[in-house]
Amino acid sequence: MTKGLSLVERDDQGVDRAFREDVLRGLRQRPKATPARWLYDDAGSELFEDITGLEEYYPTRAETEILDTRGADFAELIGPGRAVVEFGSGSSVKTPLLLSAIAPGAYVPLDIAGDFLRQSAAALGEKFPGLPIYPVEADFMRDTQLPDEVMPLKKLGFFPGSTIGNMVPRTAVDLLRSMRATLGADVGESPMLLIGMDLVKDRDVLEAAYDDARGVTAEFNRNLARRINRELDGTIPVDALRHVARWNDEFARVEMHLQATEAIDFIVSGERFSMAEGETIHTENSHKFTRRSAFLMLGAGGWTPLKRWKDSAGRFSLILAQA
Ligand code: AVI
Repeated sequence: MTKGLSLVERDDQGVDRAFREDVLRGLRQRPKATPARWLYDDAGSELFEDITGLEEYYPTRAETEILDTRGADFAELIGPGRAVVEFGSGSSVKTPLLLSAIAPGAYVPLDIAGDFLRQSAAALGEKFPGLPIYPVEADFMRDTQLPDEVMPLKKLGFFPGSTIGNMVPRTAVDLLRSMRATLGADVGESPMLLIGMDLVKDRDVLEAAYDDARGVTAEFNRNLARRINRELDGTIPVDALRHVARWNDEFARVEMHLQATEAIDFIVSGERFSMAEGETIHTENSHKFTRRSAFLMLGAGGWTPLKRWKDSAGRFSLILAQA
């Protein structure tokens, strides 16, 4: 059973207004930088799915191991009947592991990539035929009105994959607060949140995870330039942009950049831009956490950690918190 609800604002040409504004603002600033969430159009979402199967990219396997082996803990601590609200659900591949463990009352996948969202919601509906599913096409960075049908149920937010790490701390805290609001904490409910947070580790392991030998992550990064060209009348010479992934120890994050291999000029939405040879567009941060930094961030966002699990190799953590 699925039901759609569209909340993304588009202009007369059908382009997401926020995408245009973020890209133009990001290209005007120095150093150039664009928010990581725009990497995920349909092509970007598919490339990201490919990344999750790469040898070098450990987070998905590590988190899946936790979800696979800790079902009894989830059932005990979370209990049955909650509406599971998944923020940025993508292809929802890890979701069945959680849903089978806790016997939820409904599932609400929330994602900005509408077609992908509906396809994966339909696939999940086949696996859980009796479960009411209400896909919501929305920017999960904003407070979101959940479908009326799930309002009477207690809520569990599900935010796997360490996507929280793709935000700078200030934005991450805003998001955690917004999740509280979306899940009803401000109207007296006591929602829970199950969130994946990747851990600080050896630089080589981290840099390899974001610069794989097959070049899939490089294509994922360059797809942003292709998307800009397609959706914002851009003329970016994509072949003159090199993928760079590097660990920034000061900020505890892996950074992805698109670096100009030569001096280039291009137009986006009628506005002219240039890049010197070696100049970069900073396209993504992937922050890594320690136990302390994870708990500090959750606390700042209004969530109290209840329990933390790690995979057997100690690379990744999943944390259950309460508002
Ligand atoms: C979605 N997010 C958690 C991924 C990450 O690991 O930061 C995105 C990604 N970027 C490159 N590889 C994976």
